[in-house]
Amino acid sequence: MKKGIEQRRHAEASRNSVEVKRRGLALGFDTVGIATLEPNAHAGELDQWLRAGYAGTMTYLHRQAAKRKDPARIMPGATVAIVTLTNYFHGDGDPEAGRVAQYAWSADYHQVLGRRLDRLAAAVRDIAPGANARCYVDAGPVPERELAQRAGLGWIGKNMMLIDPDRGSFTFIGVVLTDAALAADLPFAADRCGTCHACLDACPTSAFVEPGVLDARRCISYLTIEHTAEFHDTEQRMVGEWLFGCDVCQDVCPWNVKFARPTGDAELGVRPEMAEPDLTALLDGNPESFGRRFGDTPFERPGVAGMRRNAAAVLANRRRAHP
Ligand code: B12
Ligand code: SF4
Ligand code: SF4
Repeated sequence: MKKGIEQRRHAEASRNSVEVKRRGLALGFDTVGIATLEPNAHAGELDQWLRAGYAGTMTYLHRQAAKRKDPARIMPGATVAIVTLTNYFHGDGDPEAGRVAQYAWSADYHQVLGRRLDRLAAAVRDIAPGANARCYVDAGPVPERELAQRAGLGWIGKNMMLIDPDRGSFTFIGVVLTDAALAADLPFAADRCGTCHACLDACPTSAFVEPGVLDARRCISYLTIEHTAEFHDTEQRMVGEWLFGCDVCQDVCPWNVKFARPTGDAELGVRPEMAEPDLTALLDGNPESFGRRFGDTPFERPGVAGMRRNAAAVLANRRRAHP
């Protein structure tokens, strides 16, 4: 009798999972998997990373650590995470423009994916009436790469990126936590980096302390996006040609070289003022014109002062290279 009930529950959870994935793909996600929420097996690595000071001024990572280590605590009652990947790869940019990481070439992904995840959460409530569902993209204490690996979507490379074997790593991760009855996928068991260490060798600032351990304070992405103070001389030199973010440890990865294909996502179309920004215009630091041009883009995070600092750094580095 008990066994019969168990079997029926299991069959219902499997059916629900198939339907959630089908609806997720129909909404425009490139791949969808389902992860369990047991405590993080790599909690020790996170503690060590924080203790070493590698988070720099990202103090929110310290505050969120307890929940990142035990994702079941993030949303009371949640039993699984629906994890989505969305390809944002665009191809090569103009080397003459200030370099901007590809994830920022289109409208702010927090908004685009936030809306899409809301629709996926509504689909979950439709498939499992009475279920609760909450969406997260790059916000909140969600260990997104860890959950994506658990959902079977890829492995965490030596460059710390979640690498999908069919698409590479130029993907956004979006998560819906829910208490709906869903069957979880098996974790992605393999580590397909093998003996490669191209990302570690290519990082222009030697930010990797060891494979899979990044000192964010040395990472150009951190310096140009998260760091709020003016650059001191060494930091200014470290950013090189990068105006916003950095893609070097992804560009050299053989999994991207072989498998990354330009996205056809209509909501992630390239905006020229982002992909090839005018450095001297950014120097003027006018909040109104900045707000008009970049108010709904990822440049809003460092804001007008941060982007002026970044543009000044790139121009100073160019003058050094070509006096
Ligand atoms: C803080 C942060 C940063 C910081 C620190 C980056 C870092 N490597 O930790 C800075 C500003 C530098 C940064 C940069 C970038 N970021 Co960022 N960032 C985050 C954020 C908000 C938190 C990450 C975090 O907690 N870091 C602390 C480290 C210690 O934790 P972790 O990365 O989760 O690592 C865990 C696992 O690696 C696990 N682990 C360790 N060893 C092993 C081994 C195995 C087998 C397994 C399973 C797990 C495992 O343990 C660690 C601790 O739990 C996430 C969003 C989120 N909520 O998770 C986005 C996120 C990781 N960033 C993202 C992106 C796109 C970037 C950039 C590419 C942007 C750019 N082009 O400039 C760069 C890439 C730099 C790099 N090589 O990591 C994406 C990554 C997508 C993907 N496919 O992997 C995320 C998921 C945002 C999103 N929703 O899409 N980022
Ligand atoms: S994003 Fe750039 S600076 Fe940061 S670790 Fe990767 S290659 Fe190094
Ligand atoms: S460049 Fe090589 S080592 Fe680095 S993440 Fe890619 S496959 Fe792994």
